[in-house]
Amino acid sequence: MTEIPRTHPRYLSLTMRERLVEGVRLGVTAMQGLIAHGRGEAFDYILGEKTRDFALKAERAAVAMMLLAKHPVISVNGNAAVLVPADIARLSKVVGAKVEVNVFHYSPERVEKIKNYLEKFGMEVLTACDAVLEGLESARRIVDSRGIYVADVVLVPLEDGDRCEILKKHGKKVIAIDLNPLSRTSRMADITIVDNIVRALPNMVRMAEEMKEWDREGLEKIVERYDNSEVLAEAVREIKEHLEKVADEF
Ligand code: PTJ
Repeated sequence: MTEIPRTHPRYLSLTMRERLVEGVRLGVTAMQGLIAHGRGEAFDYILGEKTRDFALKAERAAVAMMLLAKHPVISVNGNAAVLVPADIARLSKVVGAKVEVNVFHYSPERVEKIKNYLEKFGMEVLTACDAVLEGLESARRIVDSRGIYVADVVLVPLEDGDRCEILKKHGKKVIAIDLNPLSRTSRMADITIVDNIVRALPNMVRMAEEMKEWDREGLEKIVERYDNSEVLAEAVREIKEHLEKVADEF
């Protein structure tokens, strides 16, 4: 890995890239994951690379939904695995969610590599690939009968729109993490967190640690009051306002 000096103004962004490149070298991250990350970076740039209020609102609702769920599952792909492995382990523990590897660019060897990588961070990982989500053509249809197949709530970071749609058709609530508020996934999900996964997951762990003590009524109120269309509209407006501010400064 290239050593990035801590003083570099884009230290965080560059270390994320290095982690993904290392992920590709290890066979954990798909090459296409680098392209997807570039798209995410561009959206993060125009969001000012910070967690905005609309994202905090979505993160709080997501945590409430996961704490209320009977079978919450965190679906992990090759990007999420290398960017936030320790936070995935923490979140799964606090909200009592299972962790399942589910990838678009599928091979049994790759799934095994992601599983082995995640297990080093102290979590149990489902990869049975013994059930199928009917109605989906891509490899993402192959799931674990103890995980996504029976889940009522699925957290899907960096998702593609098709699977989000199918998960919903199978009666599941979907929480997406996607820096692009315009994507099909963002529009399809029940809760869309428009934030970088490296900020969203630690925020969610912090919230979950506090909210796990709450009674169900308090959690239900948060989920009931949450409006995803409003949050997406806020995200687009904030991008516009942020860009206008930048334009005024030129
Ligand atoms: O590991 P696999 O085989 O499952 O493949 C994973 C990728 C990411 C390649 C696959 O799911 C894919 O092609 O995704 P898309 O359709 O490119 O969508 C990825 C979305 O994630 C895009 O809308 C990006 O803006 C967003 N994104 C990228 N990096 C981040 C992100 N969102 C949050 N945090 C990020 N760090």
